[in-house]
Amino acid sequence: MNLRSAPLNQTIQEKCQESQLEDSDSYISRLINSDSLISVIIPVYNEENSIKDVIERIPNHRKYEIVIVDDGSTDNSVSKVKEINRDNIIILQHQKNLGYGAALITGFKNATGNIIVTLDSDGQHKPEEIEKMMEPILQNKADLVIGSRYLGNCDYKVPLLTRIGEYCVNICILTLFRQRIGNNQNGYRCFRKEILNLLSDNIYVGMGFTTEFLFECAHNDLKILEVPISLRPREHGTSYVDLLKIFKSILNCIAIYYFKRSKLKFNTSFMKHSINTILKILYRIKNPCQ
Ligand SMILES: Nc1nc2c(ncn2[C@@H]2O[C@H](COP(=O)(O)OP(=O)(O)OP(=O)(O)O)[C@@H](O)[C@H]2O)c(=O)[nH]1
Ligand SMILES: [Mg+2]
Repeated sequence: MNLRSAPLNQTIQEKCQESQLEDSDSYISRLINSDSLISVIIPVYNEENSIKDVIERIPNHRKYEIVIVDDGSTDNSVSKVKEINRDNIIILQHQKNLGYGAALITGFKNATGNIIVTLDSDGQHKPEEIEKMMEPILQNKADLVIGSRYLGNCDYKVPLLTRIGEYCVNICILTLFRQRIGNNQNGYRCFRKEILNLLSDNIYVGMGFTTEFLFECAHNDLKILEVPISLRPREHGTSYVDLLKIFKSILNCIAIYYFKRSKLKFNTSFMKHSINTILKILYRIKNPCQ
């Protein structure tokens, strides 16, 4: 199914075109009158200090469904969610930690909304900006919206290695798909649920999911747009990012999508295994004692 020829929800598009989004109030009231439901999917892994605040800042409205995917947290994250008195929260639980991507996929499968928003549970993303993320989707100006800390206000000093990594991925996306996505590792996204039908099965269930999802969307010629968002530094806990793992997944994705674009037949798991082996050998040569 190709999104561009897919029967999109005319009601929402017509309403949004008419509205021109004059101001936030008229925008939300039109949204309320439309037949859209927004599923906000939040992957959680040991975020007991921030998750409650994140959920409470999401508009408390019947048009919003909040899907919490607890990924085997060993702290009180789930009980913190249960303390919130709202009837639009769905809690899904993995018995053990399966990874960031696996949590999102569980959320995608169980969300009933036609518009999906994903955001982090560590409090770095502002739930107040959900509306801003949805605007280009409702106006049919993009198929996938990514929040960009580089375009918006950022109190958070992005680590140098992350910036270099994102710059390299940006160049690859530009070369392979002719699109520019500066903040390509950001977990704040918005899209219509139906785009998921276009995408092939993912390989990565951890943080590598972010790059793979983006590449797969770009490969399917979906229009990807960045919107400015603000990003706060983490106030509690530590980052779960494993740079080496992410680096490996990015290299794999580049290789896989390079071959996909070149229309060469090849075995993706063989490719993944070969690249991982080469990286392991390089790592051993660099750290012979470990
Ligand atoms: N479900 C699930 N969520 C995870 C896992 N690891 C991290 N997360 C969540 O994913 C979000 C992003 O994780 P972070 O470690 O903050 O990564 P980041 O924000 O991309 O990177 P930093 O800029 O270093 O904070 C947070 O809300 C985490 O709770 C995991 O294994 N499973
Ligand atoms: Mg974070």
